[in-house]
Amino acid sequence: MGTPPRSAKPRNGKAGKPFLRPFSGEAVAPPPIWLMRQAGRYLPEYREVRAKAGGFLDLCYNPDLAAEVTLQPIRRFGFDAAIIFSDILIVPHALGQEVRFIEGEGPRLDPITGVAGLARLDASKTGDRFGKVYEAIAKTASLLPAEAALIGFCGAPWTVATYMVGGQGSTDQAATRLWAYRDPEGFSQLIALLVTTSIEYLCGQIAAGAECLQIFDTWAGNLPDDEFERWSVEPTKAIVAGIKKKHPMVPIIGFPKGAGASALNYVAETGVNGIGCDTSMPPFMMAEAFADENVVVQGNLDPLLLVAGGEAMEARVEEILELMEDRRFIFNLGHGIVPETPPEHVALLVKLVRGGH
Ligand code: 1CP
Repeated sequence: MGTPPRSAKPRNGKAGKPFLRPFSGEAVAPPPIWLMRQAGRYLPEYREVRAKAGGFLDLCYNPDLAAEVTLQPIRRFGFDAAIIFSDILIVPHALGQEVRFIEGEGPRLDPITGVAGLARLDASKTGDRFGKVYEAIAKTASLLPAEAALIGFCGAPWTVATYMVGGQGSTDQAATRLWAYRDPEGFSQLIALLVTTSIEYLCGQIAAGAECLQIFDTWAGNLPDDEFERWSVEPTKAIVAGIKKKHPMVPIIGFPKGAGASALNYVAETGVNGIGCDTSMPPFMMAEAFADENVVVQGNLDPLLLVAGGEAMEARVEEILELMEDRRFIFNLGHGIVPETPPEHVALLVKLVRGGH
């Protein structure tokens, strides 16, 4: 089934996990590959475990089952990294906000629409729920093939806040942007709470066995200039600094989706070690824009091209590989895998990236 795992044999004459080597300054050829949302509904073996677990949150808080679904795409495709199976909304849930996942509709939260709502959150009780994620990480780390790395993650404060305030996903995050415009001081209290909680959470993930972190700022793109600076860049910078104080060597990838040209500022100011590029960035720009920065570039195949497959996908993969040759690069999608993705297209993608046809 699929592509066999990459061998643990050193490549380019050097040892170490291929996924981590670009962060030590190396252009690894062929580039390491993993895919955002690589564990999920497009895999029949995931759907089976998911049905057994009960609700989505039950799966997230079950260390054995969460480790199992984290490992499934590694077994099937031999990716260079696993990302712990969890969700960005574990943070509001651990803070005491009500979070439900409704089948076919996505998450629903009890909205917090102003400063008064912050009283419903309690940062002293996050340990129980975070502890389950740490257990899942430790379990995964103990079972992961030696050549694969383990990625921990959280949502960036802005993106997590959009769900906490809006109560669900939305295309424009209007409720959250309005609170931030009308009462920036009040809103900054929520962001500050998310910064400190995220630092604690990510440090806990490292202690449990995460070797790299990704910060998902899925809704960064709807913030204009100054707001992008204040609500995406500044909090991310604070999280990166907080983690680096304790764990200076653990690489951190930022994914400010939709940031466009502002991604350059984001890299320069936050101090992230890797920058996730979304689908809107043309590959030539991905190759040029960060050439002078000390940063690993990650991206950016369109998840829908992975659904379509065929020559269009192959041509784009070739283009990305050519433009990123000799660069510190990690192959990924521009956003998460969608449930309609045929698993055999994923196997073909891994083969293409590793030089097979
Ligand atoms: O029933 C199911 O299986 C629900 C589908 C699902 C899955 C598989 C959800 C609900 N979350 C997840 C897992 C998940 N979420 C991972 C696991 C690790 C992996 O990548 O394999 C990760 C990293 C996330 C991160 C996440 N959750 C983000 C940031 C990344 C992104 O895709 O933009 C966001 C915005 C969420 C919120 C969320 N959780 C789930 C859904 C459907 C959503 C989006 C809701 C919306 O905006 O409407």
